[in-house]
Amino acid sequence: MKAGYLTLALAAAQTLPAADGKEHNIANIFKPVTTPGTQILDIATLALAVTGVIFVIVAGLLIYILVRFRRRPDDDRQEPPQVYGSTQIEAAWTVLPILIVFVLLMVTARVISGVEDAKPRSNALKATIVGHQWWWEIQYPKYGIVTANELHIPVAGPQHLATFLTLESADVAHSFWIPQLGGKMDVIPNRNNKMWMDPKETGVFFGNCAEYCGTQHANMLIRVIVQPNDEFMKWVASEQAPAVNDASLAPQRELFESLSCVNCHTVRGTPAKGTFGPDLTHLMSRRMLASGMIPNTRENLREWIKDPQTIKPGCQMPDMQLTSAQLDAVTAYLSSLK
Ligand code: HEC
Ligand SMILES: [Cu+2]
Repeated sequence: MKAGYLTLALAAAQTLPAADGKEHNIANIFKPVTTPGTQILDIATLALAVTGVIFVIVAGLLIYILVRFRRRPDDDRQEPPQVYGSTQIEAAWTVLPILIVFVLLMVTARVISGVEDAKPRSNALKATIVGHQWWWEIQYPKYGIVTANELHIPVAGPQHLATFLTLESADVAHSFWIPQLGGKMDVIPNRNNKMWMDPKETGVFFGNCAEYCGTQHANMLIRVIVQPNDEFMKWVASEQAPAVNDASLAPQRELFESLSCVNCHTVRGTPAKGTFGPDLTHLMSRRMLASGMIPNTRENLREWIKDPQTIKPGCQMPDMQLTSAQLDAVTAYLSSLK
């Protein structure tokens, strides 16, 4: 990102609407808020404790031996006694590590199968995440909603016990990882992977693509907005609403519809039906553009459409070479898509 551009993004950030809850913008693996996340942290802590004790014993013995048997001026320079074949010692250092590995294996296997075998109950929310180079498509088939990069889910409660995600890829292998909400799961073409989360806390949680997937891999940020159930349902209702069709912006809309934007983007209920890029039906309900790259303000939106390649070099949206007047018009139309 160019330095000048960064200033623009920072200045714009100050004019953004209030955040949707407490932002946990440092993804902390030590503060999980879901059942799978807590269980994973528990086995990680156990493994760390066991290996930590082993480390302290081995390192302690090593230091003791280094000091105790160091070379001294009055050494007799004789070879020390050579000991061969102590059955007891050999049995101990074979059996003990096997036991330790076995315990860790069993505990891990139990957690993995417990997390993976959980079946969605009837009141679980289901969503599908599709990894793209370099953004996340989010679908809620039951509600007929498609959005991008900002996953809204309800906090665990009687109405929605948990959220079950199906993970798919449109192109290469990605990996979906929201450290505080659970494990890391590969997103692989031609395969459906599953994962679930039952967040006990509201707020905004951050995650990233965790599998190198091309030049903009590092800019595949995902935000998860965990909301109280009624707020979540309100969000669903507003996303289900048809795209705003402001009569005073008809010429701007017609211009947008005449451009090749419509081959890659959808605005539900209009001729824009492309699915290669993010769904724009309710573009303005998202806080950020281009998978967390820049705050979604009018100025940034215009900059993005003007030349996505300066903001996210290598991204799959071409510089559309619009004139300044066309840029203003398209920005005005898209800004109306609340
Ligand atoms: C070749 C397909 C293609 C065309 C044509 C195209 N886009 Fe895109 N667009 C994309 C892709 C892919 C992304 C996602 C980029 C990313 O985040 O890496 C995107 C992202 C966007 C975003 C940001 C969406 C979000 O939620 O982050 C906006 C806004 C947008 N495009 C508007 C337009 C407009 C306006 C036009 C026409 C002038 C246009 N696009 C033409 C593929 C396209
Ligand atoms: Cu990726």
